[in-house]
Amino acid sequence: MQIGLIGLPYSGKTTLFQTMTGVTLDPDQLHKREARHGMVKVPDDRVERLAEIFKPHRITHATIDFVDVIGLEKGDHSSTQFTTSFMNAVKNTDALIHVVRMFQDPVLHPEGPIEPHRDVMIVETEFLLSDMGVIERRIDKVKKDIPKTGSQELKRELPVLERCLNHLESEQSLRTLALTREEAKMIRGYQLLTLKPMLVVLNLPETEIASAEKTVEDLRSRVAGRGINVDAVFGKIEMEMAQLDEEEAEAFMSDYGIKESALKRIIRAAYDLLGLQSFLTAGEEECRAWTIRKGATAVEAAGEIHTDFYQKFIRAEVVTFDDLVKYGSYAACKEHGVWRLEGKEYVVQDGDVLIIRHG
Ligand SMILES: Nc1nc2c(ncn2[C@@H]2O[C@H](COP(=O)(O)OP(=O)(O)O)[C@@H](O)[C@H]2O)c(=O)[nH]1
Ligand SMILES: [Mg+2]
Repeated sequence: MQIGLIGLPYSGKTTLFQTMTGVTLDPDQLHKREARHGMVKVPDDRVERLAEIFKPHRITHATIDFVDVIGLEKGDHSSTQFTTSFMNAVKNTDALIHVVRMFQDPVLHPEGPIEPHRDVMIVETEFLLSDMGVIERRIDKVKKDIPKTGSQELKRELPVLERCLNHLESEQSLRTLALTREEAKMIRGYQLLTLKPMLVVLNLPETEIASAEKTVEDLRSRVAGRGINVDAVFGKIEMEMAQLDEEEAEAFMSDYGIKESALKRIIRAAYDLLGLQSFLTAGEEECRAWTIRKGATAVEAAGEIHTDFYQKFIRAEVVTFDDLVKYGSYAACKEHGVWRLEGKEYVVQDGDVLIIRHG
């Protein structure tokens, strides 16, 4: 799974990227105008809780691949060079986080005063225009090819493309266009930017902790109907907190009156946005969280662990995380009748602890 950090220059993307990944870039690397990749641990206290029971050799969290994409600016959609480097960086992403700057110092905002709605709309507009270009070129091509080839497939595609274009021309992103599964498949290959799930993250200064909730609510109501989620983070505080151990970090948060690290919440929000969930495995060797889609089946979960498990799947032993913690062992779960054997088609739930029986 891959998530791209995008936004205008100097919005704090690279700073957030370093905080989230725990990677410290030296000044040389910081000045390079190219996309960077890093793995981010998906916070999940359940893994630590299981480790208290099983005392495993290894504890492993689920991870998401984050990409720090260089800033984009107004008018960029029309520059081929931008489009190529930007597209290369975002083409494999499954969702985007748009970092919007709300802090004043140390450098001027490229657009002048701080105005989050304007920034959201600059990026929305660049994406709309970029997608329009892609769809228009495709429509031209399909119209030329239909008489030449008589292809039924292209004939079916054309009205879908035209609907997309209409929607974009009414300044709506493709996220909000209702497409059937089959229609979505037709346009999947075209790297359309406004099709990607989007979370806007307001990067607030520590002076705005008290008003943060209201700021988020205001923006939420202004972008209502655009299919964009909004959240907030205090980039600088998070960066400082990342340098502290757990106890110090807690004292630091209570000084500022913050309940939890916003970064953790953002990572979880991104996870939800992607329609993902975690299942767990627990034993003396390893306690671990794994990522799967919501709605994935037991055999798909098995395949996540090992391709062999997918092919040679027999059954899944299932207990819920809560039951396992409550009763303290698989054996005790059995005694209390909360241990189940499930088949291939069982739909895995977030927090299921699985043991895969395989051939
Ligand atoms: N005050 C303040 N400055 C920040 C914050 N995040 C980043 N900066 C500073 O803003 C400038 C741009 O940050 P950077 O992360 O490189 O932004 P990018 O262009 O979006 O990657 C740098 O000088 C950072 O030190 C923040 O949360 N608060
Ligand atoms: Mg940067």
